[in-house]
Amino acid sequence: MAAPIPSTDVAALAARRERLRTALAGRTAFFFAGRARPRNYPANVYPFRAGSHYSYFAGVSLEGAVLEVGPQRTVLHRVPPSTEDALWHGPGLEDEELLAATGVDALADVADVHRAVEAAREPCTLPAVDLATRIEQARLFGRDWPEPGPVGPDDLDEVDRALAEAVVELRLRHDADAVERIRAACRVTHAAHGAGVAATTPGVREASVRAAIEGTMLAMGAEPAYGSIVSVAGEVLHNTTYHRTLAPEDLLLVDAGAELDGWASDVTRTYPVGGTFLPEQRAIYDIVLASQQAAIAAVAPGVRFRDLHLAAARVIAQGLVDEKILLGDPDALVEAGAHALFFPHGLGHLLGMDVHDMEDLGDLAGYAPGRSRSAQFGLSYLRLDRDLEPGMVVTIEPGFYVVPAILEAPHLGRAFAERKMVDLDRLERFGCVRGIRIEDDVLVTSDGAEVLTASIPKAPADVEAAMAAGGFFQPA
Ligand SMILES: [Mn+2]
Repeated sequence: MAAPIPSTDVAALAARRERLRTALAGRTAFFFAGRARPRNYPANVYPFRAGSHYSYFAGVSLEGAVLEVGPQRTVLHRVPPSTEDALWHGPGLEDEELLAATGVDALADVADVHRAVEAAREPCTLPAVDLATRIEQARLFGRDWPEPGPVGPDDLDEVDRALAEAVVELRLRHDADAVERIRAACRVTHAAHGAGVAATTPGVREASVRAAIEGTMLAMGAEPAYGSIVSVAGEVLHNTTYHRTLAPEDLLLVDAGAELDGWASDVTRTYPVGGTFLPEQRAIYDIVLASQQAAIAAVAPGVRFRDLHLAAARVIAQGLVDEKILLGDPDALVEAGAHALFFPHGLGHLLGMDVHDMEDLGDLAGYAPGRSRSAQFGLSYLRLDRDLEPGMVVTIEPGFYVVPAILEAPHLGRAFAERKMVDLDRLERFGCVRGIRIEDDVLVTSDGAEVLTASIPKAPADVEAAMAAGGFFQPA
């Protein structure tokens, strides 16, 4: 286990635990940091990353640790330091340092955590992401044997569900410490995109641009918050191949965000490899940008995110009607879901410690009580349907994609073509456009919104200027 780095202000950690304690009303919560997963054999592991719920309250990344938040006290059950561990991984924090960094009342040996669980009235926990830790939890808490795959709120025991709801209530609205850390992650992402632009030139591979982006994150003590998308095949929504060579007429879609000290950022830009947008690329880019700007301008407390999504979709639909790709009335097109042929995903999601914050709990965080996902193609992929509140950070990321599988599908592209809502032949004119997405991270404030990633160029003139300058390095 690597030397843990304290990441969060101790007063902020204590305040989070105090608020949780109040919500728990006498129950005791146990948060599991989890363990590194083996790549191939047990000693060769993927980099360890502590579970977000644990980190939110513990602040210190410690493999195998369990944080107990009870009515009277907080105890960090951790693997005690050993000579062997020091030999292979270096010395960890001394007990006094660990106590100071976390502000917990006591440290204990995690080998005895079962005693604390047994002693607690109504012990509760949240399922870890890795199955090995979930098995450990099931044994400790007498829960059902875990199934592989995602866990939703309906899979939770009643007391665990109450804990999940309490944690969501806290993590939905970020405290000042969290906002500062997300801002810091966004600053790294600014530099990383700048380095990506500097590396973007015809003849290089996507992999080289990715290396420049992720190398910058690593150099700044951060790492990618998710698998970076750096692709001229922007229509493959979660493309994680990097073998293609950049051509002057390509658009390079870069969806890359840094994670710093456990907090994420998530930014997409679409860059013209040749330095300037071709006219048809520019026409579609302007539509996506108008959609994004309209949605950002409407972000405010009390606004329902689903309405923002539909408003953004309407701008896309209007733009595509103007370009004679979609046919008819934009409102009717959005109601029928025709825009989703080209903008098939949701407008955005919660952002925090996780790039899709708290998605380990299914839709418990993303969907307000009483709301659930639509069955309509497109809207069904919307990850967030809450009324916005100050302190929430959301992404705003509309896009346009030409996905042959969608356009040729009998129940989608063909069906809308038959209903005369889309002119698929017209698309040939836009053959230089495969995928465009523009994404920013937006903090909901008491009276509106603040775009945390506004310094990363996105206006066409600014993007082209950045390409001509060979990057952008100083935050504006
Ligand atoms: Mn995103």
